[in-house]
Amino acid sequence: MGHEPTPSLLAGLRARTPSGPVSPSSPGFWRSPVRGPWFTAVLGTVLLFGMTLLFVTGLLSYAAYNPDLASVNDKTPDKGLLGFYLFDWPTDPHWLYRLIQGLHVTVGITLIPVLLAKLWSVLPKLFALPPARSVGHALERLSLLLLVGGALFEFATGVLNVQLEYLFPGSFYPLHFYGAWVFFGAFVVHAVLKLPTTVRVLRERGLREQLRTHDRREPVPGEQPVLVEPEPDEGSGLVTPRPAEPTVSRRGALGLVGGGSLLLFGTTAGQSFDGWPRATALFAPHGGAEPGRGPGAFQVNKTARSVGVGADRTGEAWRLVVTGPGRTVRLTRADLLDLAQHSADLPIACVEGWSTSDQAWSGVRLRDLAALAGYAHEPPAVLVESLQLRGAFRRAALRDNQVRDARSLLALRVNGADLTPDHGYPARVIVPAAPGVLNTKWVSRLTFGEL
Ligand SMILES: Nc1nc2c(c(=O)[nH]1)N[C@H]1C(S)=C(S)[C@@H](COP(=O)(O)O)O[C@H]1N2
Ligand SMILES: [Mo]
Repeated sequence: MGHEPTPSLLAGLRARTPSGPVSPSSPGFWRSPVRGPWFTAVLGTVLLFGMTLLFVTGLLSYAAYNPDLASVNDKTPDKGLLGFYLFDWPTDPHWLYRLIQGLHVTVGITLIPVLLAKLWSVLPKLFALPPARSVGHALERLSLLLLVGGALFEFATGVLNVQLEYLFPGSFYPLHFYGAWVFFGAFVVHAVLKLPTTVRVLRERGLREQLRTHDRREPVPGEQPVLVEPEPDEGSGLVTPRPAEPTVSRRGALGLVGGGSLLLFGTTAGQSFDGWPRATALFAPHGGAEPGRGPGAFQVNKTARSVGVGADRTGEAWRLVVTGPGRTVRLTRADLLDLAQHSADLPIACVEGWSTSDQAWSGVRLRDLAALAGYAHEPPAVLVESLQLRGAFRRAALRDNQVRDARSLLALRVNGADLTPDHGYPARVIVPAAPGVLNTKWVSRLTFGEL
């Protein structure tokens, strides 16, 4: 069972500490009785699982771009060894990217209060003096710099990318990707170092015991109820020797963090669903009500107007150029509609975390277009180019396994109607399990074989 400091011990602690002004590097400067090894261990444990999930889903999300395939996909050309794990991104299950990226963004946003509370709980250590007691201690503090800096950097770049829609197109991927490795390296070191203490503290001090302070004591008439008692310090450096009058119980503090997380979860998760749940995604840029009515009424990333694709270039003058080695075919939209039409129910799933449910797309299979370019049997990879003249997403490369999948289409229609201009009229790519960014809109050219 845990050792609760007795009131007399508490009074003794208070009496022995000087009451003059103290600097942040003096332990007495930090006075919240909520801080302590148990409180930090609880938050640390949540982050251990949460951050690991963020790292894994993040690496998978990066693999989904097929970064090894072509430089148009890979915004991180010097990733070197860090790309060791990359694999051919599959096309099954068709909701794969929707799931992992929805998790990545939603869990990331949900963890913000936990991260902030964890940093608050160890704040006294940031100012502790001397800066280093030994080489080992110096290395540990350096790793903490990478840990805290890395965490803040990853959360800041992630949230900015989601909220400001590609604030740094092209540079977000390398920043977030390298940052993730720096952060996670320091995170693993930190977790290994702190695991024994964390496990011990959580075992020794029961959850109920730690949360119950204020209903364990009979209120003494005329005195403030005891909201929280400091934990035993045990050399952690986290427990204040000069506890201030508590303003919140430990249960209340954790409740505040959990409530903040719940609020963020509740106002984010809806962006991965259609109908009324999407309306609950108040802070998500693609949340809110469904955009209008009709067959094309599902989320739009960039409108045709915003990227300068006007009706003059998508009307009668439009041609799709399909190229293979020594062969080029030009097709009108009517030509494409004369080819065998296939359909596939597939979602759009954006790196920002929002996604749509399956939409009913129809058009020409990419592998049939590969056949027109001279690849009748083994369709190769393809470079897809858009009418759009500028912007990071006007080109994308797809793997051979993606071209071969019978559900990968150059879509001409969706939900029983022609594509709307904003969804990519006259033709757009749709591929199962791929990130939205590979579903190029306003396609003008397909180059099979050479990337
Ligand atoms: N030409 C072009 N295609 C594009 C984009 C773009 O900016 N330009 N954005 C991509 C991204 S990031 C996403 S998430 C999807 C969104 O498709 P939607 O607007 O039809 O929902 O389109 C993709 N195709
Ligand atoms: Mo996207």
